[in-house]
Amino acid sequence: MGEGVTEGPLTLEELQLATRNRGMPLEGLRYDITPTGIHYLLIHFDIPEFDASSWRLEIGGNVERPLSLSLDDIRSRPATAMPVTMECAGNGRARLFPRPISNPWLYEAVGTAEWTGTPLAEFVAEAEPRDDTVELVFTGADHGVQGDVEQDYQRSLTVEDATRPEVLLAYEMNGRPLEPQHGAPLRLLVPGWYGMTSVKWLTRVEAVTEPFEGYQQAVSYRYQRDEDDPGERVRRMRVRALMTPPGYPDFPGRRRFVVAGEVTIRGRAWSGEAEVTRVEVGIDDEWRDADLEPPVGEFAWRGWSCRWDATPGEHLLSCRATDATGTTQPVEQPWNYQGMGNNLVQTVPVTVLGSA
Ligand SMILES: Nc1nc2c(c(=O)[nH]1)N[C@H]1C(S)=C(S)[C@@H](COP(=O)(O)O)O[C@H]1N2
Ligand SMILES: [Mo]
Repeated sequence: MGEGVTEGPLTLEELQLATRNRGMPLEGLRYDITPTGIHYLLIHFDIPEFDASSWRLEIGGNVERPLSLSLDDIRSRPATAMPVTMECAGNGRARLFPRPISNPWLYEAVGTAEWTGTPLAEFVAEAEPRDDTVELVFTGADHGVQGDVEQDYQRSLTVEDATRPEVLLAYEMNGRPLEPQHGAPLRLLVPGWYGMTSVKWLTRVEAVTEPFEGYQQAVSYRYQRDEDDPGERVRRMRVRALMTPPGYPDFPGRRRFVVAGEVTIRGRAWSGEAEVTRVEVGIDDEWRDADLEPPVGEFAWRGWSCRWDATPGEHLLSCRATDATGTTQPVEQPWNYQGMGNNLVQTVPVTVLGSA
């Protein structure tokens, strides 16, 4: 994976990443629960091979009672199922200028699945981390090189964050066993946080006495001003609204055409910080409030809609959400060196055609 930023055209290296790591077509915003086949994907290295019969999850390190669990051990526990909206921290990266080089997401690195699993907290309690434990490190079975560092994909959480009741060891997505690309046979699921936290192909949970300094924690996933800025860690999902594309598109440009008259503009909004409390729709230069549907789940997006009397000509639609912390999406580009958390308001140019 390339490093740094560019003002140049999209490279073959970025295109290669984009074809492996596809986004959700935005018309997928129609569904409360994203069909598995159009849920976005982000895979740093390769999808690893696994053998379900010999697969184990090891919970160890600084604990009193290390555990070695089979898939059946985990599946035999009481199951929790919940809809969770997950978004890649790099969503919106390709809209930044200059452009950080990594997966060139526009708006589409998001999806909501119903995940089934069992709370991690119960297993952690059984393993009994010693008092001086500060974090749990989660290791995936995938392996590669990033930033010249050979590594397994690893992320950590404080014991407090990792043992919240909504944090799951998940083995099903939308009522079916996890597919290989989504972390089969087992992944961590951390609702509310950007996707990098939800480690796929999970094989090991290790209690440690010092904050974890692995690549995906200490180097990657930081809000940095520039290359030398240590920056801040990327954590929960920033508030965001997206619009279901109105009307119909052209191919290949995907410009939208709408027939004049009454149009319902719809979309979804979410935040990993707090409930979404307001969505506004911009029609040219005027903002108006959208009606909100109930959230699909405590950790899932909510639908919104707004009527528009569309008049012939060129119009610019946009949408922006606010959450209960009072935070609203920015209308100016929130640039950072890795292109993380770009929740700039979405704009959708439409051509309204006179009715027949
Ligand atoms: N082991 C492992 N876990 C991983 C990743 C990875 O590359 N390896 N990618 C992370 C990132 S950056 C995101 S956004 C989510 C994407 O999950 P999905 O592909 O199931 O949508 O998985 C996360 N978990
Ligand atoms: Mo991601």
